[in-house]
Amino acid sequence: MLTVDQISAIRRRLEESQNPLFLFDNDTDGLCAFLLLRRFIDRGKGFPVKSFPELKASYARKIDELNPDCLFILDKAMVSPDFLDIVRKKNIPIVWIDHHDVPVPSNLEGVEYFNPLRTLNSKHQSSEPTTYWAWLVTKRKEDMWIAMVGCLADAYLPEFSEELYFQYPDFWKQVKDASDGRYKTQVGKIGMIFSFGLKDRTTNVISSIKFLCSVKSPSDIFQESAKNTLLERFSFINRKYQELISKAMNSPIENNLLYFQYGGDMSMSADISDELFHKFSDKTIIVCYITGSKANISIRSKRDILKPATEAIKEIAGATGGGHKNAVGSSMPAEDVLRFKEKFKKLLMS
Ligand SMILES: [Mn+2]
Repeated sequence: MLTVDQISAIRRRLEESQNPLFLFDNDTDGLCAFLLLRRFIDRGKGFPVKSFPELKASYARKIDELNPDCLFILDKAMVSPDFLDIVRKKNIPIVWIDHHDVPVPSNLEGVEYFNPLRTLNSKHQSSEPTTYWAWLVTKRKEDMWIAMVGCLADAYLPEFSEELYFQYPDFWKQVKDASDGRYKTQVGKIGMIFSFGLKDRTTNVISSIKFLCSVKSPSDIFQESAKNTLLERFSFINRKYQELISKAMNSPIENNLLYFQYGGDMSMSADISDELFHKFSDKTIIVCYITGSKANISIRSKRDILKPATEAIKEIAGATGGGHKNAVGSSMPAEDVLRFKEKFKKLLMS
């Protein structure tokens, strides 16, 4: 848990800043955390970070370009030390909020680092999504649906589910867990629309972000307009996505492990593995996207997969990744995927 004092400290930074810059992880949790903070103060610019796993030093361009008076890093587990150095040299305060299960980054001088898994009181360690903490910082009732979208995307059902139902009975209902919320409600569908919206050309992503900064309610998301191009993008990607899901459903399952591999022009491994895990919740899911000589892998399971995955990643040269107890992402050379899979399987079984 983040403490009440930590949440107030983040809020103070936000309120004090006249020109904040938000760099957020390129997924629904990252996007929603940004939207909540941005909508709370109605100023500042935000961009998804496309480099993985690390926020690369090339993002220093944004600092030069925009001259922010505060930098917020959201939902990124790793940040390039060079990047932090550049920001520090300009005396820009850095607020870094994350919930990945990683060691505390070294050299946090000049950085306020918030991670519910890395609080001093080890009894209260938890891993609620970045969106959840942004929600506690801001708590704008009219943004509760955005908070729900971000939390569901990272498999967390927050305590305001019932309240949200009273606010938007057409878009939300009482659900038994985050997975049902995500795949059986309209608010959950918005998460998919956001996720697919982020998989677009930069100019389109930026105009969608602008639209989302001013959107009034969940119904606006389902209303096609000149400003809202998200629906069009959604139906375009969803066609490919549904095809992949039906293929993936027929994947072989061995030792409780479902493995699905695909190619094409777009990585959707996180989305595919989440949905497969929803359908086969007692299985460990490995989804692998191959493009040229590289592979992106997403793993989901009820079991603790972070340890075996991290171990297996360590043994493959050029592999990176990490994540959470039940959700791990990695990228590695394509030629090593099968070796990784075997190592991971062995470690998981042992
Ligand atoms: Mn997250």
